[in-house]
Amino acid sequence: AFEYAPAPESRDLANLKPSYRPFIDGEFRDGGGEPLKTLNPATEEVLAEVSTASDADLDAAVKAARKAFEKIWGPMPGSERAKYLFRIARLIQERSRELAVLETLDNGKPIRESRDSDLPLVAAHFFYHAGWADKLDYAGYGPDPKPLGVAGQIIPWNFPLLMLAWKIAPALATGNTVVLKPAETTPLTALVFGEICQQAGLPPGVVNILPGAGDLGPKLVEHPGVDKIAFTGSTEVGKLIQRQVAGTPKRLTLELGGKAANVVFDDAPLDQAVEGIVNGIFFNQGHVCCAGSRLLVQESVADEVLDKLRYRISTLRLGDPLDKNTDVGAINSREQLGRIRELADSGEAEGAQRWTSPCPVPDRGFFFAPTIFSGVHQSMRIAREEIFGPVLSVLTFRTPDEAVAKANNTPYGLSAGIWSEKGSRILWTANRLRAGVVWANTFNRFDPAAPFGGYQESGFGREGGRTGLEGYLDV
Ligand code: TXE
Repeated sequence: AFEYAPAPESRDLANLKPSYRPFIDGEFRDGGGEPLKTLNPATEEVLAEVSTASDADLDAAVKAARKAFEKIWGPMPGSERAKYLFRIARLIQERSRELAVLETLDNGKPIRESRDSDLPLVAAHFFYHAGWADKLDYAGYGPDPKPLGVAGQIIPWNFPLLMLAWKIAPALATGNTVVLKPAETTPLTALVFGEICQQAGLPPGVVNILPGAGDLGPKLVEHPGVDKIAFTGSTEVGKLIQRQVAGTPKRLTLELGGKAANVVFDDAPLDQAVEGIVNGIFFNQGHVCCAGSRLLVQESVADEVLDKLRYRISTLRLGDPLDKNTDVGAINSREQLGRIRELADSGEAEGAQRWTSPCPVPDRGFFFAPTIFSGVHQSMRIAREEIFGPVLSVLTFRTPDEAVAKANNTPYGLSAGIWSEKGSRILWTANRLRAGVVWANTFNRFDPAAPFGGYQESGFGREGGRTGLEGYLDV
């Protein structure tokens, strides 16, 4: 059972017809749930009809995962598990163009981002965790840490394949097996990942992928055959899940929303800071839990920064996500577009000044032009609530103490940015910010070796690095 199986014959990719069906026990099966249509958010056309998992499919997937855990994957030496993870990482690299295009079609993000950011990070995550699989005895947990069993994983639509990698790679490296539910609007790349598991010869049942609507999530959380739940999504649903697992021995990690402050001091390299502010809020249309959605700028440079920012944002190209020149793609769904519009309108109604990029907006598809609100007060909804779209709220401060107080004035605590030439000021500020990740003179930089996760209502537990493995081990 411990033998590293040779990969199946490499397939003729030109003839590959993706199978958008539940992936259970190593094979694609017709699901018993209501079929789900996934749209291309840039055109509003139907991309694919997806067969979804019923209650019986969920049972079958959990059963397959349990069997694989007990008979094969759990007892398998880490050095053998590592080989499969390395193989998966290489297959992702080989199929990265196909996956980048599919991700862009299903999600709406610019192809430049899926090609140059999402896919390389997905592969890096598998390579990194492959490296841990045979070194767990040396990870500082004491000898022979034990996997938890079957992990139920629920992921959002903003980085579909990357969130899958953040969940599956550490689970497999530590010897757990997986039942994963992708988000209802972006299930496609997760199902291609099922094919990659087949191509890699991964033993059946180690990874199971169940597309489904929102009601499948609570069923997975509730399932008695699941030992751990890992969730990334809204704070609201995170709280529901917390209640659901209360009173059970299930382990839980939650990666929820954010309202990150991007703090610009008057001694910052301003042109560099403007690039960082733009990247912080317009990367992935602002559908980023750690987005720099609150700009805190020191009063003495506020006008200069705002002028530079408006000029820079005017040069951003909004539109066809498959066009290599596009900077800002489509909003993932009509519902999300509605949420962004509603919150942006509330900003105007509460008295903030709205500025919208003059860029042309396509008349088909879900698009929202980059927007800045200045004159924002801390009590306004746009300063407090996660917008999860290309909308920046600008606040000002006079002293470092005031910057810290305003940055921390949020129920969240996922990330923050600091812009300053002074190392001492960066360290002073970073030590006072209540945020799981603090970037200095950069933003939205990710590395599989760096633990990622939040304080307060942004959740608990970390993903990535040695710390991330803890979420999947009994030590
Ligand atoms: O999230 P949901 P939605 C925030 C963001 C966004 C808002 C709403 O502010 O505007 O959430 O987005 C599954 N039990 N974030 O409605 O519902 C669902 O099927 C178990 C931040 O899309 O949380 C999907 O797979 N699972 C965030 C996943 O949860 C349930 C990323 C996320 O969807 C469930 C996404 C339930 N009761 C949204 N209900 C981040 N942290 O990055 C739904 N799901």
